[in-house]
Amino acid sequence: MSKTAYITTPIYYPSGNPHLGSAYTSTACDVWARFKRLDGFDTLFLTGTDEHGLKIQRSAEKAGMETQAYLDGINEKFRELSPIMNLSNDDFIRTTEQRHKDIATKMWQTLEKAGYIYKDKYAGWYSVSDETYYTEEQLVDGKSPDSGHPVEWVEEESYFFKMSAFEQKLLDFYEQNPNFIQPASRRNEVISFVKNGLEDVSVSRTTFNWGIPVPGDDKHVMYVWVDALTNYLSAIGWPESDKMKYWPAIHVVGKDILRFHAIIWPAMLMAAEVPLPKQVYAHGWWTSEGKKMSKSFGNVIDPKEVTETYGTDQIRYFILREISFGSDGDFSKDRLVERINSDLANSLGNLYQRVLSMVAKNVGHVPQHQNLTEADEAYIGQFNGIIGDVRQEMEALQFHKALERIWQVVYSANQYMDAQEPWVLRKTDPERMATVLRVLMESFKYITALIKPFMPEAASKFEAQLNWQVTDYKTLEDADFFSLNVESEIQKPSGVFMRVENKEAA
Ligand code: ME8
Repeated sequence: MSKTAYITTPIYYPSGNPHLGSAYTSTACDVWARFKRLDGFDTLFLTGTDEHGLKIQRSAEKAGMETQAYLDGINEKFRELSPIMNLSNDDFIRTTEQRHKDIATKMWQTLEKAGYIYKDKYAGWYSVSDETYYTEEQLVDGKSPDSGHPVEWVEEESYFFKMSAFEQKLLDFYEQNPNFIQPASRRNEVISFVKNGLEDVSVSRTTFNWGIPVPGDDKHVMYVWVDALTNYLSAIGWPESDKMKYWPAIHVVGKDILRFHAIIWPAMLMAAEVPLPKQVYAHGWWTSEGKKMSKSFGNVIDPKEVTETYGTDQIRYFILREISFGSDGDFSKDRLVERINSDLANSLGNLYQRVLSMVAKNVGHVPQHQNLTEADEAYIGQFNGIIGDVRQEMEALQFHKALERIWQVVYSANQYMDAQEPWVLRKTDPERMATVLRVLMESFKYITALIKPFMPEAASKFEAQLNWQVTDYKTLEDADFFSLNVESEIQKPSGVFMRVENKEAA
């Protein structure tokens, strides 16, 4: 049996175009999934769209379109995020698909059969923009405490889920599984929220119909979050299918939707007797040039536009390197340009370019190495344990730390090159030059393999330049020293990372 891994993005509301937030979560999940695959795991990476609820119904009405037709159109924009960000998602689920509706219905029936669903009357406030119920006390200035958007008074017959029955069970679970909610600061927030007491949740609506009908009572549609959360199971054919081998998943979500994933979803799963997710990781929010992203400021970052201008690998690198995963951060073009120029063009691209140009010009194939010096051994020693270190950071979704660790050896490679001066050795000691270039080329395999999940296109180009074919290695562990074939031809390389300018700066 091979080892399995499963990672999910939230399913996005297709009520506008995909923005930096969706690109961010999806890229983080993609890097993780690519790393796992390279590390020998049978991996499933899921994303999709959340297509029910009043918010979607109203967006379609506003566009003057029939709801399903509206969704089918806008859905394409979300699928396009995969080529734009180079995402390797294995599946894309839409909650209006039959496979999802069937399983959401089954989930409802399971909860009902287990005695956790009952009918009553709901009266309270509802924010359509957040698709969330609020009590009078929770409102801030009569508006949603989360988004500041208006709320509507709702009074109708409704089914309820017995959340209150899970208060202690959830607290026990968080205690026994300290890594379940990450980062730790968010975990504490959730715990205090639950300790304040959980009320039963209204899980159906009667005043609109854009949703999955409640089984046996089609006057009601399911509350959109109950429907949406189930997507993580419907994509793998719960309760019985080959794909159930991937469960439990890691859910990556934005901090604003952590409660749904860390409280409601685990309670539903406990009620349905399904094992709980491995982890729920909440990331922070991006501002743009120091301000909240908003159409009125004209500072909304469009993934398509920035990847076209600066390159997909460059944007993938920047968003995962710039801020620690879990914290908020600012997307600034100056910082982006600085990182591309210093980390990618200078430290990495230029290094490969200098070494491989010398090899192409002076040797023409992978150079033969001779006796290693202390300096060579010291440099090679820096790669000891690097795969394990990066693996550990990836396990903890600490993408910025994984990149920091990789860049430690990128900087060492530059120092080693500058200290050994192979361009001087070319005249004085060509055999020694060959050894230095060979040591560097061998070390590039580690660097190339480790950056591959982050920057797949650039890594493929580097592999080709090193004449190191993917068929030569199956896992990260194959990036070991002195395994390149000396017969392999090395051609004059072309630059992979170019310097850029801030096109918007005056
Ligand atoms: O919440 N920076 O969908 P959604 C970082 N359908 N992340 C951001 C962001 C920003 N500026 N703005 C938004 C939903 N996000 C539900 C999910 S899952 C069963 C259902 C993130 O399209 C936000 O935190 O409104 C969330 O994780 C994601 O974008 C999708 O938000």
